Amino acid sequence: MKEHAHVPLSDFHEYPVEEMLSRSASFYRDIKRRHSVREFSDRTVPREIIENCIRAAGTAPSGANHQPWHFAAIANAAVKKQIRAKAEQEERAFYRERKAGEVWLKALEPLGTDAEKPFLETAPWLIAIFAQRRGGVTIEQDQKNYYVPESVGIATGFLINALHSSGLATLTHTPNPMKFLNEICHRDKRERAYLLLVTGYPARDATIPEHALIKKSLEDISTFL
Ligand code: IYR
Repeated sequence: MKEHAHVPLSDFHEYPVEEMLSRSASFYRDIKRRHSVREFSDRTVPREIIENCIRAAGTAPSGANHQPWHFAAIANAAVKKQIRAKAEQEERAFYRERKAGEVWLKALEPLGTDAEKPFLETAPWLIAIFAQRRGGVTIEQDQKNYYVPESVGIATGFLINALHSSGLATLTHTPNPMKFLNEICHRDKRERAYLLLVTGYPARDATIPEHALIKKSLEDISTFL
């Protein structure tokens, strides 16, 4: 016998198969247009859009429904400047002091990235995503969390999709290490900085590397058994 209450699944939508086909094709067409952008415009984006996207991310499935994530949304110019300074410091070691190693640097060459990260100040919003090792189904709890990187990765996917669907460009940025984000965002050291998501409008003359357009085919990425 179930001890915990269940409620009917009342908001599932069923569509006719024809409509499912067209919806799946049109979702693919739309998400295919999402590209990592590294040149952002400084145009502002209303906070409510970011709030809605974070709400959407918060609906992601997670281990034991513990929702082991925190999103620190930063629009403040002084805070962005601090993040840029710290990130570029890490990136200089990564690229210029060759901490990355030659193989990694070679793999990044086609992207044309370097230690300069002006977009961390230009873009209207940075969202620092934190993974919580401990927590629970409510914010007060302090239990073990499960499948934390998986859960936070899924929520981040939802967030990227929500931002793209809202009409914003994104960049998944991972300065390494990212510990400085805990201090700047006032997050407990038991939380792990997971990713820094940069979002806003692309610069008018933004480009993307050709390399990023190489996508594996359905045959390459799937088997049907
Ligand atoms: N964090 C560095 C390096 C970097 C690493 C990977 I893996 C990328 O796909 C892109 C960049 C940077 O942001 O430049």
